[in-house]
Amino acid sequence: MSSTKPRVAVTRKLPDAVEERLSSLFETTLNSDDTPMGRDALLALTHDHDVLAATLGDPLDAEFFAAAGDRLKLIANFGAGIDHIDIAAASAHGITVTNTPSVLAEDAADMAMALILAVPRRLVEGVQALNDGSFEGWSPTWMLGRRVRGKKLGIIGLGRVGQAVAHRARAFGLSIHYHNRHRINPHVEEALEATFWPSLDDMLQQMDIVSVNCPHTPETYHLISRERLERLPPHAYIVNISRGEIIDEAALAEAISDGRIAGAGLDVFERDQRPNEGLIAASNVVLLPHMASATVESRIEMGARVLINIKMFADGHKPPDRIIPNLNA
Ligand code: 8YV
Repeated sequence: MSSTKPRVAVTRKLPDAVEERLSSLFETTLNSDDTPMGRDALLALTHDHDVLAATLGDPLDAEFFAAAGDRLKLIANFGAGIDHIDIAAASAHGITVTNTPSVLAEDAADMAMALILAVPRRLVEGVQALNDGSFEGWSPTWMLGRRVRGKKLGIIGLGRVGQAVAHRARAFGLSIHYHNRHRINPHVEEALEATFWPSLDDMLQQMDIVSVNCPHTPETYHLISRERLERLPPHAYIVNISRGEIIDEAALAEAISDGRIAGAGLDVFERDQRPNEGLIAASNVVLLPHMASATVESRIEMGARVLINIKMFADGHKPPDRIIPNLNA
């Protein structure tokens, strides 16, 4: 990168405080009206910018990197998920990629916990009944949900967010079970009194609530497949704040409509803006529009990580949140 200030293009509107700080440190091009950019607009930026501060809506695939201008050296992603970026292709073109892990984990875990409570306790159905006037007064047998305390929570992916979910869930009396690519540090496992399940299939069969907290990668695409959904007991609930692609959404909608599982709480979908119609229609499904990290605090701290990563890179150091390409992939 040149010794003058790096030129940074920000692909979406970020919080004012973040944009001000970026603009004071770098030659920054902002997207003030927040219009999502198509491939051509993104590519145009790569010819006169060193850094792209991108977000999850920007498809940065192999084709993009093949056509990108030589000046582009860093993708400083605003967000933890990097499934929209072809890391191997970026690396092959000498482009470093960073993300913003950790800073959003606690807020994301709050949202997972909110869904873990909202679905079995029928929170949204209750609100709906008041709003549409169908509530006729208290009754001993009306709107009964299921108790959360004492149930088994199976966390798929016990990383930063998964562990933050586990801490919250323990306070609500849930026991912690998990499936992960690798068994986690025994001290952490012990502190959470977490049971490791090497087989996801075996774990699913025994759980009351399942929380999806792993990243979306080629290996986790439809990890919760039709067959795996069938392993869940009929009283089970499933919650996903990670990425829609991890669950076979059409199969989930069928399982819900056939009463083969008890309900779902989803913050993410296979098509980001439009959940499966069957899920929208189901009363025992709570759907949120990808809000898990949507707090002022998270978004400002995500911006701070973007800034630190750019600054470190521009100063010739390894940025702290760089993604190491998987050379075996
Ligand atoms: C979510 C996100 O909160 O940072 C990302 O990539 O999508 C966040 O907005 C995240 O999915 C939480 O796991």
